[in-house]
Amino acid sequence: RPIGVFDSGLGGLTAVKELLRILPKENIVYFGDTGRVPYGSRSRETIMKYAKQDMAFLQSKNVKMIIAACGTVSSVASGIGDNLSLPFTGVLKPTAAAAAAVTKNKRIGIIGTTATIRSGSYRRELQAVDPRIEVFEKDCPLFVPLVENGFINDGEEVTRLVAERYLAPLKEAEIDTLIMGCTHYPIIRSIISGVLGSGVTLIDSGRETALFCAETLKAKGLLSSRPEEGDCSFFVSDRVEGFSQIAGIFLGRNIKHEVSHVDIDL
Ligand code: DGN
Repeated sequence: RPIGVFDSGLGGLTAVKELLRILPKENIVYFGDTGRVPYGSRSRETIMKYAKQDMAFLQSKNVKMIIAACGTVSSVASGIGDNLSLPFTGVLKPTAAAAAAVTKNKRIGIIGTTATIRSGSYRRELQAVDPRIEVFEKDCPLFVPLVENGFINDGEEVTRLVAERYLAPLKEAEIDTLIMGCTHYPIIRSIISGVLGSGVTLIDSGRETALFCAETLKAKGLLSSRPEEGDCSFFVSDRVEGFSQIAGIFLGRNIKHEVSHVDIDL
């Protein structure tokens, strides 16, 4: 049975990229809700409704675990996985734990969508791990549309200018660790790190969550035991072409033939 991963669009691919690296024998079903992206500017009720539909779709694919690879869903719709009969994880706990383990000066920055930052979820999670941690937060609402529209290459001036503007207060706060609390952001990781400099360690919420998923499946004896490589299938709720192109660049392979359209809002 496959691992199910969902996000509002391309962001959850940061978890998929890591899953492909650490669990190459697993099948993966990915759902990107490109027809309804962004989630980050919507109300809790709407985000809950979308996330439930996303999860029902993955369950119809007979997945063995679900990853909500979306900072917004994990922050705003916490509790969404509570009554599932499958293992489930959002991005919050694995990411906060990784950041708390890395920081030396206990000054951690968090960037995410407006909904994520407004929820205070990462701040609470970090301070539960270690109350001495000082948290500096900034929402970066333009990053998701920049990524979804393919402004992702290193030399992308517009993305760098936006990043400089958003990240200036975090630079001033002398953080040594930055949580990329929205799974889209690692796609523009090198632009973000170019602005902050090499003294700041970037924590990739997609990657940390994939690592946590691998541990969970291992602990439950649910890892695939077959010898050959797994298959990936990608489903999106809007045009296949745009997604395939940008996703292909990010994953470093052509996935055109693995992407299908699906309408889940029935
Ligand atoms: N990848 C989503 C997140 O991690 O929050 C982006 C949400 C959105 O759609 N803006």
